Amino acid sequence: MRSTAAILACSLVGAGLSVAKEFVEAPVVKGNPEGVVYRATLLDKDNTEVRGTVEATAGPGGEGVTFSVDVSGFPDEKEFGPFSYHIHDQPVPEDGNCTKTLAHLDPFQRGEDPVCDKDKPATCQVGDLSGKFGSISDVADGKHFTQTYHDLYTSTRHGPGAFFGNRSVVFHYKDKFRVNCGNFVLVKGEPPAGNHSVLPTGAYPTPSATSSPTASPPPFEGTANRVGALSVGVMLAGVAALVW
Ligand SMILES: *[C@@H]1O[C@H](CO)[C@@H](O)[C@H](O)[C@H]1NC(C)=O
Ligand SMILES: *[C@@H]1O[C@H](CO)[C@@H](O)[C@H](O)[C@H]1NC(C)=O
Ligand SMILES: *[C@@H]1O[C@H](CO)[C@@H](O)[C@H](O)[C@H]1NC(C)=O
Ligand SMILES: [Cu+2]
Repeated sequence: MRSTAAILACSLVGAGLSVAKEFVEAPVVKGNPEGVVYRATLLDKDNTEVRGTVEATAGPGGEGVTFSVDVSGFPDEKEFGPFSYHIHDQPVPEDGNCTKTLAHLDPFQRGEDPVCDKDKPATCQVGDLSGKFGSISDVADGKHFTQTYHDLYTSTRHGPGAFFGNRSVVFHYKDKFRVNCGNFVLVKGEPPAGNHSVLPTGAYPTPSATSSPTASPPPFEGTANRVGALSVGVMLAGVAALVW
């Protein structure tokens, strides 16, 4: 009995590892509200000159989100760059500690590894903006990094796990050091309605690979593959929460 359990455990782990690179593809988000603008402004920190904003509004026809990034004040690029940035899961608390934003927005528990493939953005962590659209370089001597792009997998509408209006953006050195961060706040338009406000906390419908996501970890889904991918993902997320 014991050995059966051990063999089962091993095969679960083996099966999990061998397919851990097959990710749930994030669905294209539709119905993002027109005229609603969120903006994250980097904090006024004493220990860095990195400053800027990330602005976000519904993409054409409410599909996905158009982001405009404008950041400057980076230190020596050869030593510290290229710089990356992501939407992180939690907001920055009052104390301005960027570490407390935890890991990247990752409603499908994809984890960090392997790195995001730009050509397959649906398989990247939803919050991995620099992974999907390019990291920051060519910013010597205070030069601004500006970029506008359209991401299909993020949401400005309350409810889906890909919603980031209550979360933060974090900018990193190449060693993952969190140089600055800021919270998204609503700067224009009506706060997006949704069923969020009428549901008590935790009362979201249970997510699955194919239905709309939520930010909470998906429930155990019962296949060996999923288990392996999940536990690797959770381990990575744990490590990531500490250093990334
Ligand atoms: C920031 O938060 C992290 C995680 O909670 C903690 O380990 C670290 O000491 C904090 N840093 C400062 C400067 O308070
Ligand atoms: C942000 O709002 C979504 C619902 O729109 C919710 O699921 C999520 O838990 C919230 N996140 C934070 C950090 O408050
Ligand atoms: C809100 O809930 C109602 C009833 O449960 C549903 O019909 C409607 O589609 C939901 N709206 C959104 C934006 O999810
Ligand atoms: Cu990050």
